Amino acid sequence: MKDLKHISKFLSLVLRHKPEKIGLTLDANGWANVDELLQKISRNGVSLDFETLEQVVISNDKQRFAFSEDLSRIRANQGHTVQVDLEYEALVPPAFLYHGTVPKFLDAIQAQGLQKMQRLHVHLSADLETALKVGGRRGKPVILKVDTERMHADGFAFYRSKNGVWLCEEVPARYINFTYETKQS
Ligand code: HQG
Repeated sequence: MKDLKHISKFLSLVLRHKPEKIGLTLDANGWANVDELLQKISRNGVSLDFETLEQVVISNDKQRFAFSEDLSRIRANQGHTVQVDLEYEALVPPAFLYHGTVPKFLDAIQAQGLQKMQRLHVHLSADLETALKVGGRRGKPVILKVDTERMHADGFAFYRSKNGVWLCEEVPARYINFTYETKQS
């Protein structure tokens, strides 16, 4: 497994979604034991050493993974579908945050607001460029602007992952500006 991006994708799979794929167990806070991870990945066909794993963690474009201080454990910073507690602290969000999505979801979002779907949280971005990239994974992106200041004032909790992604439980439709993109263009 030489290609760092390929390793990163595989790590996302086992540290966020399917640890059982290689017989790995995450603890309640999403941590995997590093030696066990390396052994179990290697047992599944390809050898991965600690130095390469460290390179993946350090060079990852979105800083998706983190080691514990003593480097004995590793976890994904956000994006899980397995139930883990990432120990996020509630924070005051910026006045607005953005969500990148695609046109085919708009009717449902208008009806139900933004829901976390398979993940543990709704993911919001502090800058437009990131939101465009997130939406762009699925097609022509549409940007929704969320009135996070008003949501926070109304009692909704916000968290920020170690790699800067803003998270919340849901965004009711009344806080979403659906015409934001057209106003921009
Ligand atoms: C949509 C990647 C119908 C939502 C990215 C999104 C991000 C609804 C999709 C991170 C809905 C869920 C997360 C509703 C929301 N009805 N559709 N009520 N509410 N949706 O992948 O935000 O590279 O779970 O708009 O960059 O796209 O993996 O969430 O399109 O940071 O690190 O349902 O994943 O990061 O999709 O992406 P996702 P997301 P990584």
